[in-house]
Amino acid sequence: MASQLPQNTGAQHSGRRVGRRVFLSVLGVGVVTTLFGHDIAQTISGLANSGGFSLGGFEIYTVTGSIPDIKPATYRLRIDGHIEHPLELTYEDLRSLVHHEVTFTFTCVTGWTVPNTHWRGVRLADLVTQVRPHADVQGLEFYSADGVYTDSLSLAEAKRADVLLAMDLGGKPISADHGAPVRLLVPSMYGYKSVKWLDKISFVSQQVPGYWEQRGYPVNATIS
Ligand SMILES: Nc1nc2c(c(=O)[nH]1)N[C@H]1C(S)=C(S)[C@@H](COP(=O)(O)O)O[C@H]1N2
Ligand SMILES: [Mo]
Repeated sequence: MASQLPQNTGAQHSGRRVGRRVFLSVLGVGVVTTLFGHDIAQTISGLANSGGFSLGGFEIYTVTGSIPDIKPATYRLRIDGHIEHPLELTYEDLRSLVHHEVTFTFTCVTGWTVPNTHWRGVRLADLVTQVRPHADVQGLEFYSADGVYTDSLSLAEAKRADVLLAMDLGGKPISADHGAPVRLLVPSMYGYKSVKWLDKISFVSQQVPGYWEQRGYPVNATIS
């Protein structure tokens, strides 16, 4: 599948240089420079050669090398864990909850940005209220239908008004490339928090580092 995706070698090279500078300024120079013998900042930008390509200013990333094809008719978002009211939402359930929008500059930690991206979706805070988290809940884990990618937020972060389960980008349903039918969207943080092809949210007593965070990126991905 990865071989069917267009290559993007030029962008990868400049992304690597910018990404390294951005990454080192986030953590402090010299704190972490290698992981498994690789420059960590090259890891995400390296995706441009292993299942990523450019689209409307975005680099399309997928750590599995393929783009899941999710049918709205069979799609379910499961919400479970330490909560009073577990939920299973269909595509139509989620559509009926789309009331919020946000416009912001989408920013990948490797250095690329897309200004003025306009999204619509379900406010995560509304779902948090609905499921009634138990008193011990400190974090939310987000799972992708690709079976591999995850990330997490603290409960306080998940309650912020601008955090959406995004269904539309630029006035149209988001494409499979961007995570259809639903992706997490955390405007105040680097793009790696915004899990694509979202199909499960678990409420947990301790926040667990996500896919890229287990590979060296900060759990608090707030853009300074
Ligand atoms: N499932 C999944 N979600 C993901 C990723 C990924 O590889 N797989 N990459 C993350 C990163 S690092 C970024 S910057 C954004 C990129 O979003 P885009 O592919 O829509 O441009 O998706 C994030 N969400
Ligand atoms: Mo990213």
